[in-house]
Parts: sequence; C-alpha cells; structure tokens
Amino acid sequence: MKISEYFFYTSKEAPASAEIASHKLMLQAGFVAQSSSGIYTWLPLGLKVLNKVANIIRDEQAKQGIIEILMPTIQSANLWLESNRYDSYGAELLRFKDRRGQEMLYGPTNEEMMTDIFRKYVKTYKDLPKIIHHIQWKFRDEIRPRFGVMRGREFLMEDAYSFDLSFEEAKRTYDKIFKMYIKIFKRMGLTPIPVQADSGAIGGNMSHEFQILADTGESTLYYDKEILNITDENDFLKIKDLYAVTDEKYDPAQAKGKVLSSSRGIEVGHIFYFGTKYTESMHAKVIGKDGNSLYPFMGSYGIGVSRLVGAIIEAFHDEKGMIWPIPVAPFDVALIELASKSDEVQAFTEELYSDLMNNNIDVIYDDRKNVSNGSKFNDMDLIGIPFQIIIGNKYATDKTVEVKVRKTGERIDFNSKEALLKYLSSELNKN
Ligand code: 5CA
Repeated sequence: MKISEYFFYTSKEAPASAEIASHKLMLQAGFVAQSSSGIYTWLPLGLKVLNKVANIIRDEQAKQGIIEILMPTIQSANLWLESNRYDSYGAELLRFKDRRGQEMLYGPTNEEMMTDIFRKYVKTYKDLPKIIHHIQWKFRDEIRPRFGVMRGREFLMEDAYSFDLSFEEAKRTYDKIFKMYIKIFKRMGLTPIPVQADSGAIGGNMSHEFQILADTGESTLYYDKEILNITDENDFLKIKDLYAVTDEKYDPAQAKGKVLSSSRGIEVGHIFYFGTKYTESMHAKVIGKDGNSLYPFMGSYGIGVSRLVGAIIEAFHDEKGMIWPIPVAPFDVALIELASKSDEVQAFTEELYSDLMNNNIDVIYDDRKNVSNGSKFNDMDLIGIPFQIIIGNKYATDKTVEVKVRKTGERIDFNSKEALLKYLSSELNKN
C-alpha cells in the first residue's frame, strides 16, 4: 500500500483528552476516530489490527472444532423476559421500541439468543456436546466509557457458548476453552494470567478472568511466579491450580508459602460456567440417553476483541509510539523512501516494493513527496510497524539499504535485495 493512495492521517501531538497511552496513540496515529462517547470508527490501520486479532481467535476456535455463526446485534426483549434478565441487567442495557411498538435491545451479550437457537434445532443427546461462537458488536451503556476502545459502549466481542450433557463433561469443556484462551493470547505476544473471578450478571459458580500483563492496567494482580514458566501448551491447564487473584480477592493467608509476583493487568477475556440457568429458564431440553429429557449444562466464554487492540498497545509501546508484535501488526514492513534527487533510488524503491508484495510481505510504502525525512521516521515509529526499510543516501553511494527493527532499534545493512528478502521472510515467519 502506498501512503499517497491510502487513508493515512497522523497528528504531531496526542489529544489532551486521552489519558492512557493506547488511547492517545490510537487517536494520534489515526487508528480510530471517536464518533460519540464510547463509540469509535475503525480507520484502515486500526481495522487491520482488529481483523488480525479476530482471525487469530477464529483460527484457534476452528482448531478446537468450535463452530462459528453470526447472531444479530439487535435482540427481542421477549427472550430476556424469559430468562428474567430484562430488568435486572439495569441501565447498561440499551432498550428501544421498533415502529410496531415491539421492545427491542442492542445485545450486550448473547446467552438468551444462543439458548433460543439451541432449543429450536437441537433435540437429542446425540447432538451434544456443542460449542458455538460468534464475533459481533455489543453495546453496553457504560456509566463511564473511558480509555478509548478499552472501555467503550459499542465494542467487538468474541463469545462462545457450550452445551453439555453432564456437569463432568461441561467441566472438561471449560478446561478445553481455558487452555485455548491461553494459547490465543500468547499468539498475540501477550502474557495472560487467568485469575479466579466472580460471575456477576452472567450467573454461575466457576469463572476465570484472563488478565494480560501491562504496566498501565486497571487491575492489580497477585500471582504465583510459576505461571510465567509454563510455556508448553500441554501444561496450560496446570496454570488453573496456581494462585492468581486481583487485589480485591488477595488473601495473604491463602497465598502463604508461595512466591508471588504483583503486576498490573488488563482484563481481556472472561469465562463462566453456569450449568442449567438458561436452559431451565428458557425450557431448552434435549432427550437424554435413557429417554428422559434433561436441561443441558452451559458455559459462556468472551474475549474483548476491540479491547485487545488497546491492551496490546498498553503492553507494547515506547515514547515514540506503538510497537506491534508481528502476528497483529497492521503491516509487516514499512518501506521508507527518503528525499532523493536520484532516479535510480526511486526506481529501486519501486522495484523493491513489488518484490516485497510478490513475496507475500504486507508493506506500507511511504512514497510521500511533500513530507520531510524526519516526519517519515516519526510516523513509522508512531504506527509501530515491526521492520522499517530505509532507502536513501546509502543506496545512492554504495547500494546499501538499511533495516531498522522497531522493537529493539537495531539497524542492519543489506547490500543485496535477495539477502534482505530472505532476512525479512525468516523473521516474519518465526511466529
Ligand atoms: N457473556 C459473557 C461471556 S461471553 C460476557 O459477556 N463476559 S464479559 O462481560 O466479561 O465480557 C467479555 C469480555 O468483553 C471482557 O473480558 C472484556 O475483555 C470485554 N468487554 C466487556 N465490556 C467491555 C467494554 N465496555 N469495552 C470493551 N470491552 C469490553
């Protein structure tokens, strides 16, 4: 993508109203634009990251046999009257009437709608277990939307719902999703800490919040250091038995004898087991093995997709801007053409641009003519593309191009295009 043809608008300064790094940087770098309180437009760079985050989640769910559907954003109030949540959900629920006077709402979560779909189609134990998920916009009329996409009113959530025939099987499903969530967050370069949690408005008695470590997080975590040492996927479930809580649940007596770390965290996911709460209230029964009907045991599992974009920035940035982990970066490589009077430099840059694309490297090419070299450097640091290829005087004099690694600041010279492409392909495929 050539910047001259893109939708690329950065600002020199972060807006004064933004309080935390991710909010400041997302506005300054043109990743999102505020539309109204807690409601944002995703501009092209932000949308690319949002889609990458969503696709990692999709990919891991598919690997576990979890099936994707897409439920609407607007729901009928009738379903929520059945589950008895219509009134109890309170002021966060955006309620309205359609032209026929039917009471509707903008979904803040989908337990009711999922149970309704389940009861329409699934009638027998032979069809269970089932886990179904979707990625859809939610609305919660938060009393204090803040920190940009971190606590929005409209936000993108991935939510999964499971149906099992017994408590034991439901617990196995819970554990399977627990492990999958750890894998999902690790694929984004994050360090997830699952903490024991309350289930709040969702209801139920088994629940974990997934916090990711970030110095600017809203929660304070106390956790067994051993959690950080568990890196083999087969061992992820062991993390469940290790001590990890947010500060309001911290109890020195329980933590006795353990080597604890304390860090700040951001909640990026939340999983719940709540048994037959919705299947009973909404009469969603299946015929069991013995011919008697039974209420399936449910859990629900949510990831804040749009919040993750902010959370990843909180975890990875410096005074110059964002530092994207490769799997979620808006582009793999930034190609920076410095002001040059030489046609040869320009021709080489164009050629390299094509070569990068032909090698499936997603490149943003700063071909702007009316922008200073300094501003180009600042902009590419700000948007945090993992690798910058700088083509300027060194190419004119000795055919050398420079790569700057955004994360480390390391600079590497290349004097052949082949060596450069080989280096980039191997670095980009490490993950
Ligand atoms: N039904 C369950 C799981 S599907 C549920 O709604 N869980 S939740 O309330 O914990 O939300 C799931 C995740 O969505 C949270 O962990 C958080 O990462 C994200 N989230 C919740 N509220 C907001 C918000 N106002 N802005 C951005 N993300 C949010």
